[in-house]
Amino acid sequence: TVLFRCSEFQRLESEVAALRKQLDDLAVVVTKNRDAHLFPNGRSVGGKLFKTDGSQGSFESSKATCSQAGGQLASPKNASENAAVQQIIARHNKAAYLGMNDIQSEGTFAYLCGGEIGYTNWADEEPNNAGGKEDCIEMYLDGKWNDRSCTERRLIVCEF
Ligand code: 293
Ligand code: CA
Repeated sequence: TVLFRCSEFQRLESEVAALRKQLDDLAVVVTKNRDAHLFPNGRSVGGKLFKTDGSQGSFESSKATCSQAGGQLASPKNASENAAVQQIIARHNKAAYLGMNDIQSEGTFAYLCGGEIGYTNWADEEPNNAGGKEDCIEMYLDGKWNDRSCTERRLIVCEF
């Protein structure tokens, strides 16, 4: 058991109050910085941040760009995340590669970290593996997905 003298308790109480204030102030700064950095090329949804640098690249080069930035290629896992990516690409009027692909096992789309995809938003008739060589996924401006060759140039959108 630890016994505090009354004066010591009062000192700790005011220290906790000061720390709580610092934490509140810090939260305001963090939110402000996040909003500033997301304007106008990013979106925040459920703790995930999606952002483009406005440049384009093949699947491999887009993947490398995102990974060098400390993130990974956009990999929306639900309708809200998909809508966030869709808003970014609509603003830039350019389709984007997503991280998911079936490079390893034809017909089974997996996340970059492995594991079969759960959420999907395929366009009608997709995926069709046209020409037998569509292992990547592009998101159209309307948010729908199309399997596509990995060597086109698409808007680079990363998630963090
Ligand atoms: C075929 C049929 C089209 C479709 C296209 C894409 C290519 O050309 O209707 O839009 O494939 O799936 O990735
Ligand atoms: Ca296709």
